Amino acid sequence: MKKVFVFVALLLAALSSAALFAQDGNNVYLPVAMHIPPPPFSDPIANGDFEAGLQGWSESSSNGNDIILLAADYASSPTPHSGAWLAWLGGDLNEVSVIEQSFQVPLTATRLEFYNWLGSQEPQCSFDTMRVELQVGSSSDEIHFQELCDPLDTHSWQKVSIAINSYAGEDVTLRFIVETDGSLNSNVFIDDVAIVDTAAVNQ
Ligand SMILES: [Ca+2]
Ligand SMILES: [Ca+2]
Repeated sequence: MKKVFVFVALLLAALSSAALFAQDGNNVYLPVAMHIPPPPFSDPIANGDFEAGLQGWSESSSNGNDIILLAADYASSPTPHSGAWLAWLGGDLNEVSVIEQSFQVPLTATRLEFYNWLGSQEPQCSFDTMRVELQVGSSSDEIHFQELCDPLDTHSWQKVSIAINSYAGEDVTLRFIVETDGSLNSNVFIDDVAIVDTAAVNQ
């Protein structure tokens, strides 16, 4: 009697175990895989709105001008897109203005976004230019090119959005460069630089 009881108990255990792992017709689910959500996306750019001044950025000007600045200190600056600070590249003759910062592009990053305001005295395009570069290791890719001339003046803040998903996971240096020639001034104001992911783009 004891042996029969043990046999029945084992049989019941086997049946319940089979039921646990085969609950949907012929499909067998093993309790192995766990869905672990990715960490929430975090913009790697420090001080993209420039409200902390130079923090996170380095700047250089061939004429020794300030680039990241408090707009209220300059009568001819537009109101920043956000807050009180912006970056003002160009604004002088024979000028090379550069701002840059280094970071790792998140795995789910899709686009670089920023706002710019273009203002130029050049009637002809191609003399003064803006370039945006991403440097990876020792090579730099030009990811955006903008001629600066009166016909292309924006007269307001315009959003620029550039695909950068091919740089996901890379350590990069982001660089904005404005070069002007010896006559007829050109200006590029930049504010609210950000790296965004798919969720932000779809909002
Ligand atoms: Ca700002
Ligand atoms: Ca010029």
